[in-house]
Amino acid sequence: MGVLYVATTHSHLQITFVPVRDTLITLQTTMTDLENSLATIMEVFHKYAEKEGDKHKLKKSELKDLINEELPALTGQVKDQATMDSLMESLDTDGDSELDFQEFMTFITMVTVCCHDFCEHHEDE
Ligand SMILES: [Ca+2]
Ligand SMILES: [Ca+2]
Repeated sequence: MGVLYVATTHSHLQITFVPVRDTLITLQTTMTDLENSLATIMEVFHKYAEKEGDKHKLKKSELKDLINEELPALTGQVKDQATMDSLMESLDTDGDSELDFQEFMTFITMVTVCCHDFCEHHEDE
């Protein structure tokens, strides 16, 4: 089993035969920056979520570690317990005191939008 690739470069017609296993490797290495970024977000979430308790959810201490270790330049170190409490409270929409991936993505969206607005504001000056 394999896949035939047909590509036209300038006036040459190029046909390459690639076995399926290599095709999968090619797909992984040709992911776009955006695709890689999304994969990284998922990896980071699971890396911290599986540390304690429910492996698919972030408890407050896991979220704190994630913020302090993975977002130090953007959010600064969160040492204040009250800040963590109110952050967790505002993100935890189903009230189980943990963040599932969807709730975590709300946080990532907030941070990304803040950074984007900040950068845009600075570009205008
Ligand atoms: Ca967990
Ligand atoms: Ca929750």
